Amino acid sequence: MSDRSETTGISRRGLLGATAGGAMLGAFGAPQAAVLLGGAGVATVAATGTARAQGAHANLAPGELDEYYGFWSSGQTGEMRILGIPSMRELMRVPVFNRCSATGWGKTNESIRIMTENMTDKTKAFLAANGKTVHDNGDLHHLHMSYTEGKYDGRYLYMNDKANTRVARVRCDVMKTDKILEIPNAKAIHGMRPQKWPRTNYLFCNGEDETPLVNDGKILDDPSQYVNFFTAVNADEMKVAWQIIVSGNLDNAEADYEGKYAFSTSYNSEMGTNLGEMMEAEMDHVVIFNLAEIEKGIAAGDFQELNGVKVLDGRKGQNKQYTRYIPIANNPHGCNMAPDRKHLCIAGKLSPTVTVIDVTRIDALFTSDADPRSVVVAEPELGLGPLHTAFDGAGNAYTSLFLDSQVVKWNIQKAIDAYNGAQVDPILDKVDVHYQPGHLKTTMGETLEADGKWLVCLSKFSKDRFLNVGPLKPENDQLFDISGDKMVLLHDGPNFAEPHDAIAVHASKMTNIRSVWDRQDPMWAETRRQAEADGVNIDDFTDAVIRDGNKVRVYMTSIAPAFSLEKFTVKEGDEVTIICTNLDDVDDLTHGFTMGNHGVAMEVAPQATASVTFVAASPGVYWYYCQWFCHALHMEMRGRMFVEPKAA
Ligand code: CUK
Ligand code: CUA
Ligand code: CA
Repeated sequence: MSDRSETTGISRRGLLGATAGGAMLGAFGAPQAAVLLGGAGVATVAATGTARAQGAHANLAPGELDEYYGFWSSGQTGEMRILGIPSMRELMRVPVFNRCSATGWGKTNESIRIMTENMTDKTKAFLAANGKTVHDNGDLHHLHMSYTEGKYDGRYLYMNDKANTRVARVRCDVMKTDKILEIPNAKAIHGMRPQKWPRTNYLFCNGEDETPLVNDGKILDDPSQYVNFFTAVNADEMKVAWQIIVSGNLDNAEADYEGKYAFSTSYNSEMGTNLGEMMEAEMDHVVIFNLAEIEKGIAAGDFQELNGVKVLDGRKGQNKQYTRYIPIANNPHGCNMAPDRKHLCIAGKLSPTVTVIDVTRIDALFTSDADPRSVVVAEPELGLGPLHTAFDGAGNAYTSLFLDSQVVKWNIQKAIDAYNGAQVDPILDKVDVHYQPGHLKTTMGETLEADGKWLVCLSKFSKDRFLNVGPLKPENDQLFDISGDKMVLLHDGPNFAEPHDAIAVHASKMTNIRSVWDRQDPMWAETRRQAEADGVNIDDFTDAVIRDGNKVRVYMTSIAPAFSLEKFTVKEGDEVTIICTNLDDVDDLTHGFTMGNHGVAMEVAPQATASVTFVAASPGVYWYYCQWFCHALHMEMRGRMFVEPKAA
């Protein structure tokens, strides 16, 4: 494979040199950065001062805070992760589509409500037939923040679940999932993007898997009846706004900075169902969705209703006011809008090219019979297996090359000049990555505030980069300093299955984050309503055991290191609900509630009111305990549930 001593060696040698000979220059200052980069070329030194001033080698000192929040998807783990950039320290895991042993996500009543309230009846019935209420898994590929006028606004994070055709929203104030929506009709939501301009009114969701339009078990091998759905979700309400059927399948999605168009790549314009068929055509396409025209179509009633959703027809050759299909070479993948507001980059995957579309030329496509390819302004050949592109806000693009195991830095204007016949090479730098990169992310690079400081490359293979942990290896998220002319690798970060995507948000955007819950938070509203109905004041140490047929609701509070209720009694087979309010209002003083041998555990963070329901097991004494180490007497924070025999 590649010679990686080249990329890793430079900074390590440089650092050692700086430590030995450059101590007088100051421990973390820009002058040291000059020494650090010595091996990479003196020309880059001046430009790197800012980034390096954050700390040599991207290692923050203990107690130092990162400059960026990195929000990571986790693929088949189904959760969201928060990492600090540049330290690459993992700060938090937020369960979304998965179930979580620590927090009780997927088990608490609050989380089950969120997971099921926008689930189709078909799925509810399917889960019930399998003895379940919620899905156990998700495949979370793409994750993006809400925008206001092309900039992150710190309100929400949105993400997709390819496995079970869902999208979710995480609140940035408490970093908890508050909405999960199953998308009807479509199958396998893959690409997903929030609208960037004027704000995130829509969430654009690509259905990757084709199915018959009416998928009722009567059609299998008739491709003419197969369709794909592009879905616009109302991002405030998290409800489907409309869907439009398209020709070909949909892979990655993007939105422009004008609020006019959305884009989706398709690797299967052939509508093939096997590998050979899906690679048959020389050209696939990117679909352009005309948002204003689609909204007009909805208003004019130009839709059919399918499973409660307004569905328009945007297939090739139909209703050309809604969609345009731009031919793109061979199974394209990534779809990335540059912060110059003008250039959309489509990665070729099977083609070694990235196709650059000038979005200001798209209006003309919809108002004339112009050649769809007239919007293409460059198509640089960059290397093998281009998957995704990121931007530095200074006119440069960074594309991952899966097959070459490289990242290539190139200049968009030079690529345009070359396309127009100039003798210029748009490629500015290439660096080896380890190995087989997918997404790559620059700090603030998906916004109008792209700052060109750091790049994280999410490599799919780690192979020999870490101690061997068995046949299943971690992925490798690599951190590059991109503040100079050359990309410099600073850190390898192992990560568990399987980050596909990430964003890097400057900490100054995260102004809403709380440390303690608001008692009246909507998350607990339903539970508090029940308490009120039961006549229990859960803010006032009122313990209660309310019997309601064979349902028993047990109210208690917690203050370190004790539950207010030291024991309670139920009967075998009772449906027991524990409602626990954490009255501590101290930063980081989370309690938990675990009922022994009942498969039940939940997080009860400061000022939260969490609840969980289970059926009491066979008669006997069961201890419950707090599973978050909260106090010197944390072990003693426990109590007993007494289960009496049924007949008693
Ligand atoms: S992606 Cu989902 S297959 Cu390249 Cu965004 Cu990883
Ligand atoms: Cu409360 Cu441990
Ligand atoms: Ca194809």
